[in-house]
Amino acid sequence: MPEYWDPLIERMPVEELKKVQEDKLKQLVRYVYDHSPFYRKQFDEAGISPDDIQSLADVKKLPFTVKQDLRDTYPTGMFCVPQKQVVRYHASSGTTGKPTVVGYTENDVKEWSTSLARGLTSIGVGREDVIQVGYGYGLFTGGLGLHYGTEMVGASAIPTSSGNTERQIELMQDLGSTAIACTPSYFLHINEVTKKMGISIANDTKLKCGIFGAEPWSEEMRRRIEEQTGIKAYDIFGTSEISGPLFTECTYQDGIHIWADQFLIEVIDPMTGEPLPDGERGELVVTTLVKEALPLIRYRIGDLTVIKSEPCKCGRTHPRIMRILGRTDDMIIVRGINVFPGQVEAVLMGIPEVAEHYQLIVEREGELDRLTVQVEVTENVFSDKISDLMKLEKKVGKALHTVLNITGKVELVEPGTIPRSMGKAQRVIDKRNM
Ligand code: DLL
Repeated sequence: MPEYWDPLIERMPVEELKKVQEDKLKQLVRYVYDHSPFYRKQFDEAGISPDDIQSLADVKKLPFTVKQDLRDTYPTGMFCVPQKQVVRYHASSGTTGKPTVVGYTENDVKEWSTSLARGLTSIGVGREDVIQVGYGYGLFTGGLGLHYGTEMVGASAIPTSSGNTERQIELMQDLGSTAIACTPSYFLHINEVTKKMGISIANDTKLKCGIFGAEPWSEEMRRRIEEQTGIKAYDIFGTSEISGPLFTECTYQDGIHIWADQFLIEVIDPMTGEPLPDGERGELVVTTLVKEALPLIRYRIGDLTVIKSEPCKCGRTHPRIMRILGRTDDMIIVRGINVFPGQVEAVLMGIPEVAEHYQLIVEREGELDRLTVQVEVTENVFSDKISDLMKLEKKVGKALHTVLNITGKVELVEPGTIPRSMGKAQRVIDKRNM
């Protein structure tokens, strides 16, 4: 099995890679200026012409784009190609506002699949493998994205989509799935149902790895998944606006590789918009270097992460982003303290007596926000004496306070109480505006 999908590009010396990016950036700004009234107006208003972009550092001169721009120009006002060149549309669910529509030319789909083909190869998945695609198929980009990537590497795709969990498990056994792609929370559910059916993923299936993303998850959760199921759990990242699932870790599990010949990334201070140096956590900003239908310039994704530019042990020279903490808008502020659900998860998963299912409930009591952390206990613990459960509740509360400095009410609940998710888990129930 090849270790690299495209060794020349994946191991290209950094300076050469930067030159490739510079050339593509110059072409891109000219392209969007000539093909999109939206960008032309935006550049004109900012007093920028495509000729002002001569080097990679000039990217800073370009205005940001944000999700609201896609909403304001709904459905296709930011597109740079006529409809006849669009071979596919996807759309967001619109749960947090007006939906956004993304479009792809034939070449866009090819570049998207190539990005995934490189990622799948980097985790040792190829022609011999059977990949069960348990991300939703449809307007969501997860299912079809992974499906095309799987076919490009020549592996066999099982398009199960999400849901119908017992059938998923039967197929996993019958067709010998060696990899599964789904949200980490859905995989937890699959694991739970597997146990109920008397099957062990480690002993009774051929599964060797999971390709988990589309929602924040922690290192501690990875450890639990790997220990409980004997598979390798890899992180995959992307957003629908920049295509869908695009980037994965490699077998070193030390950051997600971002293909620099396709995307230019920056991390900025979310307050000032100023670019931050390597290693400092900030908001991820992406410029798509090769997209034709819907190129995005300095798109503020909203996810908080850290860039690591040094080449990886695997030999790939492209920059990496470290585990995503969450989106700025996932952050909850409890009595003046900022918390991300992923940080709470990391603390909870460090306590062996609690299970992997949890939810944060935020309410307002008078002028004050109140946080309740509901977490399931493991079957063994559940049968313990009430006094033991109370002790455990205190222990969890103390850990949350020590690590995150938040004071919340902890509610231990019976196994199976928290709703299971087939796609992105809803970790926060914010009752303040309900
Ligand atoms: O979730 C695309 C995707 C599908 C990625 C399958 C990975 C696997 P959206 O629905 O547009 O697209 O949501 C994108 O999900 O901005 C992050 O906040 C979050 N997200 C995605 N992957 C990760 C990850 C898809 N690995 C939004 N870790 C992003 C943390 C993630 N958050």
